[in-house]
Amino acid sequence: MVFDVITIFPDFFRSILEHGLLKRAMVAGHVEVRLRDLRDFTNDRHRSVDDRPFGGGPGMVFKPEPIFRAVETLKAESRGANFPVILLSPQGRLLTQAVAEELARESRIVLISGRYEGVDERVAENLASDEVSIGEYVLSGGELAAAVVMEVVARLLPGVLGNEESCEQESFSSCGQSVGGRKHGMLDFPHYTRPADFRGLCVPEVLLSGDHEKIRQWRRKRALEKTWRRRPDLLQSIELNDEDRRILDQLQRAACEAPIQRD
Ligand code: 9D3
Repeated sequence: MVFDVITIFPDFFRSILEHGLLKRAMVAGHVEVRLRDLRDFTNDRHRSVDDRPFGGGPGMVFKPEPIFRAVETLKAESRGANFPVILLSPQGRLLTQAVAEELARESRIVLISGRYEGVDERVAENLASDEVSIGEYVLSGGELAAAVVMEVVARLLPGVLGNEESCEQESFSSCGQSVGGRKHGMLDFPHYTRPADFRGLCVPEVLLSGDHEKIRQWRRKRALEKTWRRRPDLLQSIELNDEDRRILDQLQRAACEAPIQRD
């Protein structure tokens, strides 16, 4: 997978690419990231990438010419190969695990990070093939968003997490991200490590028992319980067995007796 990132802050990405998953994926040859400084595609003395908005208003807008020139340069390099050109923007479709899985099937992705008040609309309309937002909150620019897209896509690539098998085939495997990136489609169960007693806060007894069937049941129950309290919407898309339904019935009944319980 090749990511071409078009940005006015190529340095922003360097620390991200020198650590963790993306670094490992790059060293192992699964991922290549090419940082493209948008200012290299300007042709005025001041290397300007932005200008005042037509129609007035505060702030500045990214000019279309450097971005078009940058993408056209990449297209010329790849001699006819087709690849998605993604504009990171608050108006884009929301990034979900499903979108990440779709992008992971590509072999090359161009990511355009904007700044200021926005990007000239002709980029979204006539150059980008897709517009993606990473969530409903305001960032100062698309750099963090581009880094998020690279991370979520890279970790799905075969081999990157040490899993040679494809995540799609193995819905029960360690990379089985069946629904929204959550194993089994619900929130995770709680995790503990040593010490068993930390300042009097004790790890649940069952986890120390060595009884693997009991532990499995306890984890399923805690995952269901947390999902029911925090994300009841997720329960709609989960396949529940008889045991699950019994647990949820119990929770429902307890809630009627003590209606306010937060977790
Ligand atoms: C507060 C400014 N907004 C009204 C004028 C518009 C606006 C423009 C540009 C808001 C944010 C940005 C910069 N954000 C991104 O480029 C961005 C983003 C985001 O803000 N949230 C979630 N995903 C993304 S992807 C790119």
